[in-house]
Amino acid sequence: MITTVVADGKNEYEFIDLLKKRAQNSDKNVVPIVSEIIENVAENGDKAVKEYTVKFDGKAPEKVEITSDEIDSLIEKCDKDYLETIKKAAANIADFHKRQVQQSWLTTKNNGVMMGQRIRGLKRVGIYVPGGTAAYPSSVLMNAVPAKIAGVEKIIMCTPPQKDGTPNPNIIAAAKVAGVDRIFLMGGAQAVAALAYGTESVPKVDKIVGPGNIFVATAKKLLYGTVDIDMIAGPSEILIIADKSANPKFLAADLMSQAEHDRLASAILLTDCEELAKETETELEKQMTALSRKDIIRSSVDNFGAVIVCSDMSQAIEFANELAPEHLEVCCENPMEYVGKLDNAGSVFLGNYSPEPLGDYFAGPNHVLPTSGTARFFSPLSVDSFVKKSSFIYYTEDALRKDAEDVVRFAETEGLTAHANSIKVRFDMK
Ligand code: HSO
Ligand code: ZN
Repeated sequence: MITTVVADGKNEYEFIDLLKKRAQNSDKNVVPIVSEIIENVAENGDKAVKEYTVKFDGKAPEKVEITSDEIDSLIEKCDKDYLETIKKAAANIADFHKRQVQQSWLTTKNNGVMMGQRIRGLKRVGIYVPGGTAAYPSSVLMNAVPAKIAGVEKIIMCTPPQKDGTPNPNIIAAAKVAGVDRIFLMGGAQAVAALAYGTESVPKVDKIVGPGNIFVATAKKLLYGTVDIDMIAGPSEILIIADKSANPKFLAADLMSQAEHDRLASAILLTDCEELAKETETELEKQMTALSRKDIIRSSVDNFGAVIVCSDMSQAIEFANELAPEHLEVCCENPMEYVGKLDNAGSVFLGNYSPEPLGDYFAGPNHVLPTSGTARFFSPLSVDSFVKKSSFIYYTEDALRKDAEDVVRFAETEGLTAHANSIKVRFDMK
């Protein structure tokens, strides 16, 4: 059974601790294995990648890069309606993310000084797409569409072959719709290393994004600095704040939508209405039996699920801000009332007709979100994740003369006389 607790300022906070601990996705034993893979790929390039592919995936494909003809014939295999759905979702995601684009700017001051900031897309970005059951075409869209809008010149995707050695056609279709430029059939830490260092066939990238298993996550962590990375995703989370106006059927369904991702996923309901809490628990048991991933859901809700009855909605908001969940649904009569009070959440879903899966697939906001309480300081993946900025300064001679004394004073106080000198020589200062 899902745990029911009454919020008392202690119970629920102990639960937060339990949740934070579950998500420690590092394993000391994996680090030496991954370090060796990284070193080998850095030194031996394609040859090393091939050896690891044979070792971990069974056999290596003849050519690691998928040609555009192969891409087109793979897409032929996809369901036509599904292709249309991918296109509609991509359009919504593009529409949302276009609004995030920031302009380069230049400002002129009236004393002959100009300065500004240039924003440009990263040159090359690598998107890692895991194999197996967690190969989500929706995640390809969520990573590639903002990169494209940011002006990234080349988007390079790596994904491991399926058991039969071929790529997953739906992943390939999403990549094409989203504008991925090159696709390589390789996975694991070796693919991450290939993207970070470049090999004879894989171009070296500036940033690597996308989810993956512990080997992929560890490789990304170890290569941070050689390249930029996105945040390391923890298990999925949903927190629902509901008042008596909410529908227990909807609440149970939405909780389980995230619980089905992973045995470590967390689904929590917070409500000030005890009756709603009980009805949701009953609904949960009822609906669960019909769901294909009921075993995962059972284990996730039993270990990391909770129904918490709180004294009022402000207690619920306080808890939500403390937990900083990846997804937060507000199933309340006046959901808009809460928007300005919810400080820490990756993505907020307002009202009874904005269920979380709508955001996973279709509405437009990104589904790559901070987990494990990191929504306190991290933001969703966005166009910003794929740009970099440089600032620039222009002073006229007169403008510099006016500021010369101050700059020299600062430099000399820091004992940096060469700094001071670069100002002084321009004006024959002593
Ligand atoms: N909810 C997941 C993303 C996803 N859902 C992909 C379905 N497909 C992130 O927590
Ligand atoms: Zn999901």
